[in-house]
Amino acid sequence: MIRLLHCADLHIDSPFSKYPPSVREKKREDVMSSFRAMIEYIISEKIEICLIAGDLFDSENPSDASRKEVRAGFERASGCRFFISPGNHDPYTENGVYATFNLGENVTVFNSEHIARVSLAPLEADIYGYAFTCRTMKSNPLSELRVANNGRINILLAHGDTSSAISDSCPISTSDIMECGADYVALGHLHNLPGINKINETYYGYSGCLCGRDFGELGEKGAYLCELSRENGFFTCNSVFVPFGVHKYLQEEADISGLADDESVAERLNEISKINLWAEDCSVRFKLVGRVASEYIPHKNAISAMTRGLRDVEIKNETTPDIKSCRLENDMTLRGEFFRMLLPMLESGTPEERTRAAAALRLGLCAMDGGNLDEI
Ligand SMILES: [Mn+2]
Repeated sequence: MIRLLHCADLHIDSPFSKYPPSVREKKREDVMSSFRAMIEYIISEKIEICLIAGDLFDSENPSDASRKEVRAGFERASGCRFFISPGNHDPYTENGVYATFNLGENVTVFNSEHIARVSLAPLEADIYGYAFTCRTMKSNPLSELRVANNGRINILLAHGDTSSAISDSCPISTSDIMECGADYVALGHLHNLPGINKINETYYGYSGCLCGRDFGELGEKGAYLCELSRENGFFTCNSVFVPFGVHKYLQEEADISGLADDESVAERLNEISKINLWAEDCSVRFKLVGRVASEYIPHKNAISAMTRGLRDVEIKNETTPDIKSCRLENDMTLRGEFFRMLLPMLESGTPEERTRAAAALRLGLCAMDGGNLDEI
């Protein structure tokens, strides 16, 4: 039996350049701390093999400090062998980190677009892998691999894209996976689709990224711990997800029906955070839903400023106006006229039209009141 850890898409040294310096530093620290947490886990759980399915670094030229810290991590976990298949962000290039910097004795980096094999004697396993050698790869080399049931455990480490046949990032289809004959295909590239699946006799899947970096990477992030074995010719795989992300980006709907001021809305959001035990290790995007009085326009910045305990709060207003209790229907000013114009769409539009009409009403009323449109 082999116990291995399958991770990918750590994106160490992401620049986070669109953020102010203090936020940038925190986010960079999140990414590195998650890597450290994984290394500590590998040491304490005595993991023998760690597969890194690409985009370990955010670029092929990470900073000196980051590459040294990564090497120090690998060295600390000296009982583990690390395998890296460079991805589209950190391709294996002549002047890149993988060709010019020694990441340690226990680290193997695949360095060609063609599949290579590393035999793990005395373990009964072979690890196959390849590398991106530039930022794009329009086809995949999986057809070069045809593993017959040779009594060994055959693992393929692959950075590629199963979501599109015309992807620039090594498009891989399920039939490519099925036909290559590997027992386990450790994929990297898609950050949000973790899950180990099975097709015919092949287990395959993405680990997702190791730590969420923004609201585009929601939920718990981490790696898969897999126990692979072949007994009497039969291969089995038991996998369990292990969270490593030290910071989480979450999204939650908050029904604020009936609430009519920013303080009450903030209080509702604080209750939700408390129930879920969310704290400083979470950033939450709250989607405000429900029916609110048309006269009440939630102010996003004011509400976030009153939330407690979380690192970052983002508010999206998807509420719809409570038309029945609306006094605007008989309002003879421009406000009333604007409301009556939107009313058919608010009442009987498709859900999408209703949401759009509600947003138009909020923006229009705010503008007519001389309010700041960035605030809502
Ligand atoms: Mn990638």
